Amino acid sequence: MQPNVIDLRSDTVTRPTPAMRAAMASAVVGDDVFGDDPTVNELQRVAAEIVGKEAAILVPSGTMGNLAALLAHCERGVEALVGDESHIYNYEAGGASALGGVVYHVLPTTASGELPLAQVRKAVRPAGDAHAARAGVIAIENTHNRCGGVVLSLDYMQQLHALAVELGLPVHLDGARIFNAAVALGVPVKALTEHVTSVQFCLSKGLGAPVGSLVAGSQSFISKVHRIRKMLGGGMRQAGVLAAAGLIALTEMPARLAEDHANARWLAEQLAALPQIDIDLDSVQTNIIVFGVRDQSVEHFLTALRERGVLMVAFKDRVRAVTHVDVARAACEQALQAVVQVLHGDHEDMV
Ligand code: TLP
Repeated sequence: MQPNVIDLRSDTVTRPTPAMRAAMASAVVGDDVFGDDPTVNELQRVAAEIVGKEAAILVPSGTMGNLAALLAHCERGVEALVGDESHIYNYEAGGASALGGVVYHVLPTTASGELPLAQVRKAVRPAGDAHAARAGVIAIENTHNRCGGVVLSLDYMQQLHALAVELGLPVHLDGARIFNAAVALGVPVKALTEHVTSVQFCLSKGLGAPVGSLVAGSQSFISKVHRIRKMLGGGMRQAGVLAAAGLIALTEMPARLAEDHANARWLAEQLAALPQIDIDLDSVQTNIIVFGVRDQSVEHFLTALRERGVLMVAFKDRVRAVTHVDVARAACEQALQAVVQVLHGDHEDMV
């Protein structure tokens, strides 16, 4: 890829910072399958503390984290209540169903990323009915990717928590971008994760680490996840090399996420001023911008943008742009200029 490309496809494209690379080079490591890697152990300790849970475990990806958590919550034939717009349901290859016999019970997702409480209540079938699959977990997502990076409110998290307690069900949070949610709400991450039983969050998105996610929960839950991680092939050996970058991601990077949110807001407002762009500014709450393009196909728009060195992705027949640590305000300004040129048809001159 050209070095000066402005890559807004996802915050997964971030490269490790110089501090991360230095920490990786000098990381003290051991064999993590034996539990011997001090840097992994430290990362897991710090992660559990930040999210206010007894224990945490490093896994290679957010997808594996969600999968291991669902398998730990649900036996075969047991239902996971998931949103129709959730990442788990749309982008994780049906893993919990394919590999663990978990039944996805799909509920509608509101534009604000919520599973309506009345629908959750209705989805739980009467205990003792031999015809019905039993519910095993309620899965939510914060921030909500397919809803455009929107943040679930504290109020909603509290209400869902109360309902889950009443129904006797655990709540799993796909918190791939939970730090973005906490920054947007101006609360510590713990204030959100205290309302869920388990959480998966990613180091490799806005926090900028190259690889890794953590699953956190009670000690006994994490022991189950540990065994399932091994079964899934996710036990890594000298993973301290990755954990060293992860520790910097966890401790130093959350503070700068507000900058990504401000850049996304700025770019979204500029886009909203263009008559060819269809955007709901209320949905731009964190680092994700989703918009429609009038008068030309998304495919044509993205190809023309790419010719100008700006990358975005197609997203539900719209376009998604995600801000992150490797895209400063100046790069957002250049991206906007490229969009304006493409909308005016100037791209024909480009080679
Ligand atoms: N999301 C990716 C793509 O898979 C869509 C992206 O570019 O946004 N939960 C949520 C909410 C996510 O957004 C993602 C990745 C994951 C889980 C999976 O994480 P990884 O990629 O580490 O498996």
